Amino acid sequence: MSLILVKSLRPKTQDRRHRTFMEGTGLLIEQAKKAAEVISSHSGPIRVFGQYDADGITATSIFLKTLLRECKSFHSTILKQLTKTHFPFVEASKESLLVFIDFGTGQLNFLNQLKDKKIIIVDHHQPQGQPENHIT
Ligand SMILES: [Mn+2]
Repeated sequence: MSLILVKSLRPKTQDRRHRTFMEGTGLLIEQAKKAAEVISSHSGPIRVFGQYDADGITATSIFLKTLLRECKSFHSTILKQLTKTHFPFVEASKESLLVFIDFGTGQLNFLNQLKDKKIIIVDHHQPQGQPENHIT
């Protein structure tokens, strides 16, 4: 699908956009590989939080299916949003690896404080702040 989009652009724009697209894709693959390594090297159960909307539920389903395929045990919760109200609930998670799908980049201030956890954020929203080292 991406190749069709690139072909439809004018030559000058095409080259610039193509390079940017490829750089972005390379970075995405790099980050996905890092996340995959964290998950495959993790032996305990994984806690997954996903957003209650079309892309959140879809992405969470795909993610959980992948965990099933990899024989990983998990506990999944769909939340309407990840707000201050949910922070104590998230903080009380017994699992040492937490995954946030379709939210999390807007709550980095909170997630940065959970230093005893490994955290993976899979989110397409603009990050609010900088993730610390325990966050992939
Ligand atoms: Mn969403």
